Amino acid sequence: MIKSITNNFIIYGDYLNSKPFGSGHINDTLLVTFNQAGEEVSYIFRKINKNVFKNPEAVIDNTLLVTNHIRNKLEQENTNDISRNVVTLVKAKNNKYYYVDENDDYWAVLLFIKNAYTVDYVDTKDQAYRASKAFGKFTKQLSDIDSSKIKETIPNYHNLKSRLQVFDNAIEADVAARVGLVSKEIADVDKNRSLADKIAILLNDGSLPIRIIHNDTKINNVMLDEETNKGLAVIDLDTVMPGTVLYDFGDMIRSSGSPVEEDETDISKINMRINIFEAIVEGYLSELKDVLTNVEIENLVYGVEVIVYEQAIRFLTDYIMSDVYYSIKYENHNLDRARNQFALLDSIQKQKLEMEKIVNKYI
Ligand code: GN1
Ligand code: MG
Repeated sequence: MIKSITNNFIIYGDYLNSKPFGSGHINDTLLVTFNQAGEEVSYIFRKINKNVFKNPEAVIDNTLLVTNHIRNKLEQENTNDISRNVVTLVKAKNNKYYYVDENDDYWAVLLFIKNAYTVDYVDTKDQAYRASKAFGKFTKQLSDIDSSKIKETIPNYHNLKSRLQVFDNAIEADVAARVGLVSKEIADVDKNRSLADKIAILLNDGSLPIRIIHNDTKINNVMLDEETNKGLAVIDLDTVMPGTVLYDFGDMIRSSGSPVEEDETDISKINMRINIFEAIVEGYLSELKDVLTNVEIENLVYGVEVIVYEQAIRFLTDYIMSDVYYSIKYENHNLDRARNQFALLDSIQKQKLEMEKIVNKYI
């Protein structure tokens, strides 16, 4: 099956094999290897999830715009390893950068970046620094892109008020009769509802600038160099859209601050590691200190609360709605994820003052 998909892209050589790749929850990603004149060369094939991305063409258009913009920047800087520092889309034989198969599924192909790795959770301060620096650089590189051309691939993606509304609707509908099982978690949502207020105000009155941001700065969305550990390309560009840097900063801390993955069920292991937090602040601000406004910097820690809370709500909503969004490996997977995120939020709220102090050290 995948072999017939590969025939539609401009890829030389003979198909050898394919295997699932990465740990994303949304799109199907495969590593496909070809024999190119005696050399094994691999590509990343991605099937875009239509349930999540209602307009897959917009995803590809955005990726193309963003990667071309970054590539131009890297060329101007005379970077000599450009195709490892930015994602490269491979053309299909139809002259577009995607192919639509007989099930109406959209496929995109990327060059596979060699001698690079991703991490699902951060082990060292150095990894945290490198990854956040790469995300910071990404935002800096995009600071002068024509944002009117970037489409919104998922409306209201990080809109907390709208996430709460969807959650409330899910409770009301209770399609899977699961609401009765999660009263503790519903209470956790309720106790934090006011978190949605300030961000709405800051965005509505224009105090928070809208930039082109990544929107899914999970630590495993940046490639690191196997030899030097340096951050290379930022990947998974499907949600690159207008938004505030609070979201990107928040999601970095969400996905890297904890010593365990987002589905760890041993709550005692979950906490926001302040030394990793510091490394992320240092890496991110090393690129963006002179770009961000005071309002952005003053609200970075608040952004962490917003994003962790939002993620807890999203996992819990999906559990209540009978797991229609995130792929799951077992029945209570989304509930475990939600509980994990609430524990992380708790740890963050306890350390807020210290976190604010650290941000102030790096401005
Ligand atoms: C999804 O595809 P993946 O795993 O990188 C989700 C993110 C969540 C994340 C939680 C398009 O990202 O928003 O933060 O799971 N992506 C989309 O692990 O919803
Ligand atoms: Mg993703």
